[in-house]
Amino acid sequence: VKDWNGIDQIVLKVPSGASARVSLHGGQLISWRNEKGEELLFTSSKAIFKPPKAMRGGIPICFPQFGNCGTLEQHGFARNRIWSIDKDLLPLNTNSKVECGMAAVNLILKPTDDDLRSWPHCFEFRLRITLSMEGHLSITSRVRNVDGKAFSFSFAYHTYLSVSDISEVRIEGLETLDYLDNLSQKERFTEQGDAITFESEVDRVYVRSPNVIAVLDHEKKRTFLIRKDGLPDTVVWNPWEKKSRLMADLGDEEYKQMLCVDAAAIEKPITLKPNEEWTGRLELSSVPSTCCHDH
Ligand code: TA6
Repeated sequence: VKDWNGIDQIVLKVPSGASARVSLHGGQLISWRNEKGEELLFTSSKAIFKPPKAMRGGIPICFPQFGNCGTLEQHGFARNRIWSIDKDLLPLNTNSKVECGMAAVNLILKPTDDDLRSWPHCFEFRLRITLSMEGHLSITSRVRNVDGKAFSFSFAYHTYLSVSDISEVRIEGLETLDYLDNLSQKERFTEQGDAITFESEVDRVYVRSPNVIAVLDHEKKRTFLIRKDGLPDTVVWNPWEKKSRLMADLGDEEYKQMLCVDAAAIEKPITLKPNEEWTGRLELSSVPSTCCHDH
């Protein structure tokens, strides 16, 4: 299918009715619907669908850097490039295939000459997105150093979860961890002992976080399970009201319906020697919340 800019999108569907939609622009997941057709990722109603800027929402990929340091654009260039379908991995006649009950697509990104001018390291970034029969999403990034010298990068799956009301959301799994607080010059703090809840702007990198994190949406009685591998850190971000008003591509009140919980590798960038390959894997599922914690 074509998107708003005539850029190819790939739609993954499974018989249960779950679906996912990937744009070749940025290799960005822009939709993930469960078997009831409910959208599980947040997309801003004021998203600007104009490359090279990434669309606000879904799961943009932050590579080769997370954040705003040095010469690269904020969160690196990968989310602002057109990716290709990795034909080496798929039969030529399809851009996605259903195998053992799941739908899958493989994309690939290599640096442009412009990219090499701003980040002089040759890499091959293979992205594999699969949707299981039950509607579970898995995203695997494999970055290979095809350069003559070692290089380092930071990375995040910048995941915008759709929530009903941010003040009714809690995160379990990050208790007692250290975090770097972006709102106070990345100063290091330690999280207290119970679940994280939200009543103001939050912009933190929890370091060395566990590989399973739960995001409980009280109102929708729904829990997102986030499983990650090769991604030791977890970014938690909600811009809240004041910052939202300053963002042209986010509705003033929409901070209430979104929460970024990004599986990431930030505190300790990943270093690859020539021909070495790194794998970062994210699995997302959404399950009914059996126990509804009272606050
Ligand atoms: O998620 C953490 C963060 O770095 C925030 O500080 C905020 O800038 C957010 O990413 C969004 O970045 P973007 O470039 O997508 O607007």
